[in-house]
Amino acid sequence: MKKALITGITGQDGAYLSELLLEKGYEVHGLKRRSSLFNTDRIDHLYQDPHEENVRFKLHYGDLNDSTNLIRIVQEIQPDEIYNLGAMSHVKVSFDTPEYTANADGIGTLRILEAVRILGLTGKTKIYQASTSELYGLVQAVPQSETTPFYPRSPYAVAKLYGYWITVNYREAYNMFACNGILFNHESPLRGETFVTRKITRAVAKIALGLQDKLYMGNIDAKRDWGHAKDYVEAMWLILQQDTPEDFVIATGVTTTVREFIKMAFQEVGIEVEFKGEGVDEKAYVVKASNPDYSLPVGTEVMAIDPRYFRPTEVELLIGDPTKSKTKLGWKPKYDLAALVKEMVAADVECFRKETLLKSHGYSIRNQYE
Ligand code: NDP
Ligand code: GDR
Repeated sequence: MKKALITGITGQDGAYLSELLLEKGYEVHGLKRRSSLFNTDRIDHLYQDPHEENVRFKLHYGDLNDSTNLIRIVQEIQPDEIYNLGAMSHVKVSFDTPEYTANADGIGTLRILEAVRILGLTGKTKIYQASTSELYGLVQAVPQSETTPFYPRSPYAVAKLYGYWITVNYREAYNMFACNGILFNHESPLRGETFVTRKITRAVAKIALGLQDKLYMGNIDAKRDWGHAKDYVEAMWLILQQDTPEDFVIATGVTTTVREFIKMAFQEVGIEVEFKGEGVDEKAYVVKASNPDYSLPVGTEVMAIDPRYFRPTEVELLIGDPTKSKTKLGWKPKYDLAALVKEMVAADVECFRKETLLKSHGYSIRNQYE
């Protein structure tokens, strides 16, 4: 039975990857951070009582900022594959916590590579590094492929640049099976609540159900190549099953503005919106509400711009070229953007319907937008 260690197992990708590897018969180990509240919502359905026999899903307390802890865990598990997904992954927040981000996302990658090297596991343990399309940053060329130059535009992206190159360096210096997946944005109903797609689908659900008045956005002209996380974790696995270690771009090849995503999400609840105004004065208004379940009057302002969501330096355009992953890995996404938006909005409507029920029985509900 193959053993995998996943850092970032409590995150969006960690949850989908755990499901995939368990289905494939792996013993799955995950690094979990200590927190004052349970932080395992996304993987609770996979939890197995450690007192039972044949447990194939095991969590270990740890942190990417703690090398002795990582060395001990890798030594205990002797994993065949490590998926380094752990990171402070929010681009905007990385401007607020640049040093922490550099440590966890940059040096954290080095700590994983070093643990494998120090323990003499270079011939056994394969490593997947969660690299990102944010590395491309300021547009040099499109579509972006494995050979497009990098120009990172945030402390997050700069930290990930170190992670990218130290992975390449350890592969070349120590002959390690260490690979970068340069993944473009991927989303799902499990997406963190403050990334743009989930922020939008949550707000759309709440506005439709009368739980929120308006959605406040930053740069809605930004363009992203959005895919579904379920498709993308399959690519991670495929990258480690190749004969030789290489880096791969994983993307759909289609780019869409944030503005268009907002439109598509409102359409899912039968609300048509139109954008009027320019720059920070741009707003979205209801032009048609065809779903009798949601009674929003025509002319209601449902979105406005709040400059606090602008970033000091922005990545304006991402569009990936997945030719290499399609030909070499045989990878092909099953979801398109329309299916993704449908699934995300439906999940959030379902979630907030439950909250409406709680509210009607006098329980207070959490009101966080950011
Ligand atoms: P999430 O933000 O959903 O999950 C991040 C995970 O990292 C969480 O489990 C978090 O733990 C953990 N983590 C954060 N800091 C540390 C630390 N210091 N030590 C150990 N673990 C830590 O991210 P995603 O699942 O969306 O992304 C997975 C990886 O892929 C990340 O590295 C991200 O940067 C990268 N990536 C993501 C893309 C995307 O579109 N989703 C695209 C390209 C790359 P906790 O739950 O306790 O906070
Ligand atoms: P990104 O994702 O920065 O691409 O990083 P995010 O969803 O945060 O932003 C996408 C684009 O939307 C614009 N935007 C807003 N973003 C947020 N979060 N909130 C807003 O209100 C808002 N308004 C407009 C942003 O400016 C940006 O242009 C994600 C993360 O998962 C990274 O970890 C990963 O590496 C990359 O995707 C690929």
